[in-house]
Parts: sequence; C-alpha cells; structure tokens
Amino acid sequence: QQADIGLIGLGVMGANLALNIAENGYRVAVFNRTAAKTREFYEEAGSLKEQIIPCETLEELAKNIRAPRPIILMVKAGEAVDEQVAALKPFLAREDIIIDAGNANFHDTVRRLAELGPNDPTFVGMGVSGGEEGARHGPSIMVGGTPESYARIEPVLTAISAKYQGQSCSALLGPDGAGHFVKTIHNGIEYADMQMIAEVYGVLRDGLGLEPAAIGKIFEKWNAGPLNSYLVEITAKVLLAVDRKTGKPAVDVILDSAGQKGTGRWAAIEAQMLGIPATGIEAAVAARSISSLVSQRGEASKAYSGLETAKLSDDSTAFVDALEQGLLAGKIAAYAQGFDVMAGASKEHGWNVPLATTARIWRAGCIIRSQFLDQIADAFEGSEGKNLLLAPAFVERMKSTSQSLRKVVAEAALAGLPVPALAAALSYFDSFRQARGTANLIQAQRDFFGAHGFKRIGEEGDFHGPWSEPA
Ligand code: NBP
Repeated sequence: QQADIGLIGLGVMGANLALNIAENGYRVAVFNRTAAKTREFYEEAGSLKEQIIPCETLEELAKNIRAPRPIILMVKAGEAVDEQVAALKPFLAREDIIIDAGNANFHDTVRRLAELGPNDPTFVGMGVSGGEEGARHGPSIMVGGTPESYARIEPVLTAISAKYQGQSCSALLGPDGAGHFVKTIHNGIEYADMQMIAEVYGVLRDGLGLEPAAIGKIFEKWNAGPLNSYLVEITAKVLLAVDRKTGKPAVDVILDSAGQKGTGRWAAIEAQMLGIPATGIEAAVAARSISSLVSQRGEASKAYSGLETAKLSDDSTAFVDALEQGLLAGKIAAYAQGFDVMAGASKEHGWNVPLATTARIWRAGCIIRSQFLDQIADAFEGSEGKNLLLAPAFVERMKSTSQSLRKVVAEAALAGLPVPALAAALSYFDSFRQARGTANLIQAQRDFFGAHGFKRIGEEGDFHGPWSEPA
C-alpha cells in the first residue's frame, strides 16, 4: 500500500513529525540524505513501523507515495532546501506538492515559488512551531500557499496539529510566503517574551537577591495567573532544576551567552523594512548580541565597578507583584507590535493574513502558547488590522498594569539593572498614546539642514521654516 504523504529530512523535527503523522493513521514514506539515519529511524519506530515506508532514494520515495503526492521537506533552512527541491523535481508531476516545513526566510519561499515552471509541482511554505515535543505530539502549523494545495494537505495537518479545546492549531494564513513570515514573527515575539522573562529574573536575582529556587517558585505562582503560558511554566521548571554534576541550581552553572539562529533577527529586519515599530523584538535580538560579548562585559564590569546605584526602594512583596503586572504590560506591548508587523506585511504583500486566526493557532502547540493568545484572538475578531493596544479589553488591561511596568523600569534603571525589552515596551506604549509627539522638532531639523519641508498643523501643502532668515 502506497503512502499518503512523504517526508524528507529525519533530523530532530522531521523524525518526530513523521512519527506524529504515522500515529495519526497516515502512511508516510520517509527519506534522509544520510541513509543510515533512515534505517535507524525505521528500526526505532516500534509499533508505528507499519505506517512508515523507509526509502533510500528520492525515486523510491516518489514511487511509494500515492499521487498526487504531498512531500514535506524538513531539512536545514537555506541551500539544503534548494538542493532538495532540485533533486526531487525530476521524480514529481505537476499535481504534486512540495511543502517546505523548515524555518525558511519568507523571501526564499517567494523566490522558490517564482522559480517553478508550469510543469513543476506546487510549492507550499509552512511554518512549524513547538520544537521536538510539538513535532511529535502536535505543533502549531502556519501555512502559506493556495487554497487548493491547502485543501489537499489539510486532513493530515489538522490531524497532526496541536488542539486548543478541540480546535486544530493549523491554518492557511495566506499565499506564498505568508506562512513562513508569520512563523518568523512568532519567533520574534518568542524572543521578546523570553527576554522580558529573563529581565524579570535578573531583577529578582540581582535587585532582590533571591536564589533561583525562590524565583522559580514565584514564576510557578505566576503561571497560575494571567501570565499563564508555556514559557513561564518552563521558566519555573528551569529555575527549580538542580545541576547533576555540582548539585548547584542548573541556571547558575550555565554561561550567560544566548545563541540565535536568525529568525528573531529576521523579524526585526522585516519590521524595520516595513517601517513598523517592533522595539520589543529589536531589544531582545540586541540583548542576545550583548550576551555574546562575554569577555568585554567582564572587562567593562571591572572598568565601571564602584559606580553607585540605588537599591530597589520598595518592599519585596509589593515589588514582586509589580513585576508580575509589569511583565504582563510589557508582554501586551510586545505582542501588539508583533501583530502590527504581520498586519503591515499582509497589507504590503496583499496576503490578507487573518490575525484572529493566527492568534488562535498559537494558543497551543507552539512555544509562545498561552491563554493570553485566546484573549488576543477575541480582540482581533471584528477589528482586524487595528493595533492591539486600541482593543477595548487591552486598553483596560494596560490601564491596570502599565503603572507597574513603569515602576519596574524606573527602579531597575536607578538600580543599574538592565531591562531593555521592558523599557522598550514602556517607551513604545508611552509614545503610542502621546497625541502630540516630538517629531515636529525632527521635521524642523530635517528642513533646516536638508530643506525637506514640513506640513503645518491643519493646512495642506509643504512648507519651509524661517531658518535662513535672520531672527
Ligand atoms: P536537524 O539538524 O536535526 O536536521 C537537519 C536535517 O537536514 C537532517 O535530516 C539533515 O540530513 C538534513 N540536511 C542538511 Br543539515 N543539509 C542537507 C542537504 N544539503 N540536503 C538534504 N538534507 C540536508 O534540524 P531540525 O532541528 O530538525 O530542523 C529542521 C528544520 O526545522 C530547520 O529549518 C529548523 O530551523 C526548523 N525548525 C526547528 C525547530 C527545533 O526546535 N529544532 C523548530 C521549528 C523549526 P543528514 O542527516 O543527512 O545530515
């Protein structure tokens, strides 16, 4: 019996996705560049072996899938995808679909689609989030492609995706690069969320002098409240974990230098290209870059030692409560930015990305999953494209939490504790709600040195200032 679907790339994500497909009752033909991995994967598949067809060549893979063939590519993003598509094409027909499920840059997805000839198979760009666990037991799936292609793969994707109260976390979000773009912004928001959590950890550790286990307990408690989310849940677990080798708290033996594969950076770059503020994501990307300057930071800490910094002024119980509320406010602002970038890209590329649906498919399966996203989905229902900070439910939430964010940022600044993403969120919030900003001065400066002209309040046309005339 032929397979329902094919999968290429049995790395961490691909192997787990293939098992997930098999477990959901679909037959899957698999191929990996290094054939030994295919054999090993098959041998270890246990009772799911019956649903799996291991293939050692791409020709064999194509023959073993029922036409029209959907084939998922789960290989390293970049050139590997182009190489695989080129190698696969000779064995495929026009009706077949190649689905790139890696973390592709959406520009590559758009290019790959454009490069396909009239007799080539269709190409679908699909973002998958949830890491290893998600891939195995239900990821969040963000698809970019035609409605016809999606209709053909929908049954499998719906079956393998995460479920939030029974609803599938897989959706078609638009044509060509829309799925990979949304995945990129998902990762950007993930960066911002993680960074804000790390900043709060820093304030609790260095400002209040708490041990990791005590901080872990605080996050555990917060996870039962409005901050309830996968990231807060795992933060508590990480902080409570003990290093097997030394018996010390695990976080205390880990180098404070964070890696990045690029999706967060892409999110910040795309926001910049679109001219949409995403300062929370930008601050998070920059914070990772600063974290990698380990030796310079060591040198600078000596060069600047002895600089007086104020102690956190409040009693710790009240301050911990402020941190909870402040983190929530920061998170709202960062998510508002992320969704705004998606709305902007959607408009720019004519994608029509449904923001409420996007929030819905992030409620389970992905790394930023939370109930909070359910509230975001409700807010976007009927007011697509409007900044989240203008949704009535979020106006109320920001009114009740932003003062705590202000307190946290202000006190952290006075105490010399870095909170770049929280501070960025606060500044964004304050700028966004300022009816008269300060760009009048910027316009005057631009006109002064470059004769760029400016608009006058309430008047049509371009004007120049009196700068060249003697006062
Ligand atoms: P792994 O590093 O575990 O596996 C990479 C796979 O790509 C292997 O099957 C490898 O084959 C194959 N591959 C490479 Br590398 N170069 C190739 C080439 N030139 N031609 C054909 N195959 C090639 O990666 P992973 O973590 O499973 O990630 C796969 C994709 O999923 C990436 O785009 C990643 O960004 C994305 N993603 C990862 C996660 C996560 O949590 N890990 C989450 C969401 C998305 P080999 O066995 O022959 O080397």
